[in-house]
Amino acid sequence: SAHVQDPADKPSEKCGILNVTKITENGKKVRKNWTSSWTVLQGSTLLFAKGQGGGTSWVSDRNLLPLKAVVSRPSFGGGQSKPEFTVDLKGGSVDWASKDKSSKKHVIELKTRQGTDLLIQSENDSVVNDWFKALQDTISNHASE
Ligand code: I3S
Repeated sequence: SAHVQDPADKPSEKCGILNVTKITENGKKVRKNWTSSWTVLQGSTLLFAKGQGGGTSWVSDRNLLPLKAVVSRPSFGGGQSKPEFTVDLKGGSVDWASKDKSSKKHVIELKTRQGTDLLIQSENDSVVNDWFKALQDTISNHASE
C-alpha cells in the first residue's frame, strides 16, 4: 500500500508532552524546575517548549510533524516563536534515573555531550518507554558522527 514506508526512510521524528527539568547545565548542577514541555525529536535534536498555551493543537497531528513547521508556527508555545531550548543527542547517553535523582516514577536521565543533563518524565509509563527507545535509537544511530 502507498502508506507503507520503508523503515530505512523513516525519519527519527517524534513529539509529545513530557515533564522535563534540567539537572546540570554546562556540567554544573542546577536547581530542578519541572515543567510540562512540548517535546520534539527530529534527527539528533531534541527540542523543548513550554507546554501551555498554543501547544495543544499539535497533539492531533498523528504525533508526527516536521520540525520546521513547529518552529515557524507563530502561535507555538502560546505566542513564543522559538523553542525554549534544544539539546543535541549526538554523543549523549540515556538511562533510567536512579531513585536519588527523583522521587517521581518513570524518569529518564539524559546526559548530553555539552554537559546539560535532563530528567524526562511522564505519569504514563508507555509514553516514557517509547521516548526511552527513541532517544536510545537516536543516540546509537548517530554514534559515529
Ligand atoms: O532533587 P530535589 O531537590 O528533591 O528535587 C525536588 C525539588 O526540585 C522540588 O522543588 P524545590 O526546589 O522547591 O524544593 C520539586 O518540587 C520536586 O519536584 C523535586 O523533586 P522530584 O523528586 O519531584 O524530582
